Amino acid sequence: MTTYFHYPPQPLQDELKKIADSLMAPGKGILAADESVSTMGKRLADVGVENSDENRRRYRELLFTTNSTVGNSLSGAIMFHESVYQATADGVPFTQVLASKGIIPGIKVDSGTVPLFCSEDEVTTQGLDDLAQRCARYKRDGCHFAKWRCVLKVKRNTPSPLAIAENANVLARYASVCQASRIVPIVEPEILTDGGHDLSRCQKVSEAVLAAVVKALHDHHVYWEGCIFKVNMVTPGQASPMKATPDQVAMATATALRRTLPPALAGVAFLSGGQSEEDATVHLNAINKCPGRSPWPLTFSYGRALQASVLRAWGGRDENKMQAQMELITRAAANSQAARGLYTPGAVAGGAAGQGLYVANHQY
Ligand code: 5MM
Repeated sequence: MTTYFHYPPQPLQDELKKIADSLMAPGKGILAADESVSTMGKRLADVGVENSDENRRRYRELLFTTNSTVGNSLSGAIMFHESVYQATADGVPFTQVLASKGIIPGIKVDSGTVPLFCSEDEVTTQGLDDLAQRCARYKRDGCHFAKWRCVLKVKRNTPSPLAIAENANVLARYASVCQASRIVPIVEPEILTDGGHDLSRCQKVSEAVLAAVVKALHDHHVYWEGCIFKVNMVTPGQASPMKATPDQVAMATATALRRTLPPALAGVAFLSGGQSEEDATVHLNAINKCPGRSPWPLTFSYGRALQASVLRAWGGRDENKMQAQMELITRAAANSQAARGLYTPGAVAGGAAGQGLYVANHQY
């Protein structure tokens, strides 16, 4: 078998590395504000707000117009398609609002999950067909990184070899198409926390999935220095009677990553996966203090764990906007400290800081 391939042109490598390094700047993380219309509807319903186009725009305006001090903690923000083409009430495009604070605009480019035929309720993620054209347009319109999430489920017989292989391959195709369009890919193989499995099973599944994703990215010639992984922390399943301490979560997570991810990778940004805001911060802090050597920045790319207190403080009312923005500033700052291993557990309160954000059997 002959093999022939080449590296991306040097200017492309340089551009991708510069974007990825900016996203992984010390003490900074990424706001995941890319909820699709239906997911945003559930978040808004929780605080009694109607899921209208205008209310989603108002809420995203609240997030993105937060005082520029938030740029000390956030390097990027992931948007859903509609937000890229929305603007503040004064007419300033959200992409410009973010860029003016030094926050890089990003875009979720997957179009959701579909069932894997004859599997045990397993899924793959779709959206490849017109991805190159969409990436070219998003790049032109100010987005410099992208995100694509795959979902894997832990049950007695899952994740199956098919689900692991298929999701690894689709993530690799996505990542290579993004890089060809000068967009840094965030590669997200999320292992859900549904189930009664213990910490060790989650670690083993995480290692198996990450190893497959890494192999697929190698096969697709993805440029590691211009790529970021977004992964779950290793925790027991939500229904497990065995709870884990932050140090146990940290060691299991760091071990799984160290066994599988190449040191050349630009960095790792964790998803919060239904943890409370405070748990997600405490766990990130413990991971960054974990004994042993992790060769990449380890930071946050939280959705629920950055927004729960914000949404609760806002409640759809303009008069609560400043208070809600203050919640974002303080929680992002707490995670900024955690990304450097400097957070003191309990130091930052929030309206929803201790509230679990897990949604059982969430349909992605
Ligand atoms: C913010 O939520 C993102 C979009 O979700 P849907 O596609 O379901 O609308 C989601 O991809 C999110 O970025 C990741 O799941 C991480 O978010 P959490 O809430 O786990 O930190």
